[in-house]
Amino acid sequence: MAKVALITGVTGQDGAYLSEFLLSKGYEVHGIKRRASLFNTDRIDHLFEGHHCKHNNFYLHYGDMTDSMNLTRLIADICPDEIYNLAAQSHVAVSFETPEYTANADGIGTLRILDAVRFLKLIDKCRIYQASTSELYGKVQEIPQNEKTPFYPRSPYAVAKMYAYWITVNYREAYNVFACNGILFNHESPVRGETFVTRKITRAAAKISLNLQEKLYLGNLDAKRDWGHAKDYVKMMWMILQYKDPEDWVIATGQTTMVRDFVKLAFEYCGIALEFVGKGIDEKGVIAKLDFHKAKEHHLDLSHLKIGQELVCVDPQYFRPTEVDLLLGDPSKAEEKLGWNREFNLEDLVCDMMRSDLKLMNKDKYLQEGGYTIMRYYE
Ligand code: NAP
Ligand code: F7E
Repeated sequence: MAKVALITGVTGQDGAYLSEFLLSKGYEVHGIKRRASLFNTDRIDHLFEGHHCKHNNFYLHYGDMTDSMNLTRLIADICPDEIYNLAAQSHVAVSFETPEYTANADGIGTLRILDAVRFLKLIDKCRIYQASTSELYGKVQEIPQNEKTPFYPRSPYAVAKMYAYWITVNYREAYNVFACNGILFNHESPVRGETFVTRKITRAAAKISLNLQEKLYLGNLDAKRDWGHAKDYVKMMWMILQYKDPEDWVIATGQTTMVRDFVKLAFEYCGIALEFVGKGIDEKGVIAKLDFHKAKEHHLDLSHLKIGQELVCVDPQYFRPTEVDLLLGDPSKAEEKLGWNREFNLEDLVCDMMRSDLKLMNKDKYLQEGGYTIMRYYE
């Protein structure tokens, strides 16, 4: 009998990679998607064979983390062996604009899942993975951060996730639920949401190289993050639930990088060497060198660019009321007990994202040259 998994947040970055991973392991996978006025399944469409295919092992259900009855009914119907609770309003900056909704979906939403499993008497059958986050460390109390580092959340998102973290621990201790927190540090990919900083950068580097955009506006360039690849991280979600005991785990690379340096790496991929001049909100990323040979390797023509041209500027609208300055994870526990190792390092991640965004933007360029209107997204 195939194991049955239920994934909340199946249409998100991690939901998509995890679905692919679990399907490849022979699972029957059920995902909860939200009703939206436009199609919102781009990331998983390649996995879905349609309702009429007999061999389909992948099912989608409408639902929402703010709707207890819906979640309880779905869990009762599906009777999963494993639940991966990935659904969340996951944007830190947006959580300052929508704090109550974020608390409801990210904090109480987790309680709704845990309590449905208890109410339905599925505790002995069902294991639960909670998508916890390095944002819990916020104003960090030690460097690097491990499972024992005290939390100091710095946003409504992180505070909501703090509730989710502790209610997961509480249901484990009070009712013996096999419930685990994966404290995952930032992980990115070609399907990362377009408004997170890495994807915003790789999309802009691709568009600027193709003469589809003039400048990139960013907020805090000094922030440091421990960035890994989502493909590596979803495997760990599964490993965490296969471990003999329910525990909490830090998953990270153990390397931290400034936003500014991520920008340099992304542009370098296209043959554009940037140097940063000025300070604070007057800091600019300007072209120091153009490597036409490297650009040619990616079929790029950089003749529209000049040495000294300003490509990156700071826009204070992207600053946060309270910032998380530095995250650096210590994944020793997962390395020792789960055998955590990574296929992608930072350079591999940048290459994977740049390759994909250049392909995407080349399509736009082709459409534009053919006289068609291309999408313009603003944040
Ligand atoms: P993501 O791309 O933003 O995906 C979030 C998913 O949650 C989407 O499917 C979204 O649906 C869904 N969702 C949002 N609000 C919902 C609601 N009220 N009801 C039902 N579904 C809802 O996030 P991700 O990067 O895949 O991250 C997955 C989880 O890990 C999140 O909980 C995030 O907070 C956490 N996390 C992420 C990272 C990271 O670096 N990526 C690190 C640590 C923890 P739509 O597609 O309709 O918007
Ligand atoms: O910001 C700075 C920003 O939005 C990273 C989520 O997946 O990871 C993610 O949260 C850093 C911050 O991710 C811009 O101020 C500068 O310091 O890509 P981000 P995040 O806030 O770290 C954690 C682990 C999660 O759990 C979350 O769900 O980059 N930054 N300029 C910018 N950030 C954005 N978004 N846009 C900018 O223009």
